[in-house]
Amino acid sequence: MGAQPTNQRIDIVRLWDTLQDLARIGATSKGGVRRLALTDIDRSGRDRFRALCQKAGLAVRVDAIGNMFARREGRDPTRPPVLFGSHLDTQPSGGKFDGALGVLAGLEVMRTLNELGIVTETPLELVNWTDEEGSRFGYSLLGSGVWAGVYPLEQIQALTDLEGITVGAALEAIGYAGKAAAKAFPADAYFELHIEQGPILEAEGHQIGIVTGAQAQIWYDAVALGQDSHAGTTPPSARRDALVAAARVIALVNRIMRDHGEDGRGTVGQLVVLPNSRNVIPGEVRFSVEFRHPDTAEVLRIAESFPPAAVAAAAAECGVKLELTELFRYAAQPFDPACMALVEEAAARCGYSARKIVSGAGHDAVYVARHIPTAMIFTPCKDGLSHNEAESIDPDQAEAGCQVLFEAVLARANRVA
Ligand code: HGY
Ligand code: MN
Ligand code: MN
Repeated sequence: MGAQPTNQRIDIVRLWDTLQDLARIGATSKGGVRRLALTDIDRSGRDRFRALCQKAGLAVRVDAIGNMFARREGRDPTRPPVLFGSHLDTQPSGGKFDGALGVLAGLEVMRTLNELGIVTETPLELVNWTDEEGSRFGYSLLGSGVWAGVYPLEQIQALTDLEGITVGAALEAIGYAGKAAAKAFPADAYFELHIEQGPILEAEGHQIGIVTGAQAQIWYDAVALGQDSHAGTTPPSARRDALVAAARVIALVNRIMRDHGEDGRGTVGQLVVLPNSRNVIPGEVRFSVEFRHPDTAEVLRIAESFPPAAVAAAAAECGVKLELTELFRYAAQPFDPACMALVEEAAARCGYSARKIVSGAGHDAVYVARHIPTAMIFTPCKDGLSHNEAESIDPDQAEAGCQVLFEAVLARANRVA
């Protein structure tokens, strides 16, 4: 028999106000949010979050990579905490809810417990993971990756953005290079609420996604090296055009994706042309490449075949060298059945329609799941749109997600050890 139904309700008006309040930090003219990791705007969002946590009586600590943990004591301090949270950093032209929903719904869980005078058996810790997006420094799930021991702290601190600023310097500049060790500590479970960022739940009319896991990914940096030369005087036979070579590789990425049907994912999202002058044949082009697939074996097959094919595409006719650096890869990550069951039971108790779903996006939960039992809760988002300033959800969707998070966390934190 699952946990008893609770008639305790989170306060959606308070949650919605807090979401809108945070969205004003980094608000863009098109209704989105730009809170790039470790920028001054990210600092403002972090400061706001810390103040709200402290106002709710939570003890906030920061680790060496800037991950923030807001702790609420339980009845038994010897038991490991139940963790829940997500990320406050956003894409350069991101939305109000990617990441922020999971962090602020977690805060609402804490506030509701305070209001109801509930003390859970285990301690609880609400988490804001550093730089989940990877837009600025190239590694997504950066903070949770260091915490989980996937990336060495020193390697990550030395990463640079396009202006040459390191992660370490940026962390210091915003005052979030914390004292706590950036490594996994004993915890009972981790729950993450997130928007689906895809069309399935909305199309099928479901209020909750019980996330069974996340798909495999591989990310590369690519540099095409040719030769700057005059656009007017350099004949075709003498050109070493890095942009034409990059275009061939981009077409190859698209071909590989489409060869995998509707499960295929291949993207070049970032591209820098040098010297980026209209009458100079570009001698250098730097760009990102990523592939994803629900089946790890497919990503491994791409990891074998893509690099040589890309080098050949760049060399053919273009006489351009291609340097490809693999940044990271991870296999498809399943989530914990017992924690997933708590999500499923919570949705059923609340009367929300739910279905199981695989995450197309990566989430901090993917790396956290390597250390502790982990589950995710999805809510639909309008048209499945995300990583777009028009990203939106309705208050009732936020309420459903937050209520399920509340119930699942409570059930886990109060279970008999
Ligand atoms: O790229 C991702 O999957 C995540 O949204 N950062
Ligand atoms: Mn996210
Ligand atoms: Mn995202």
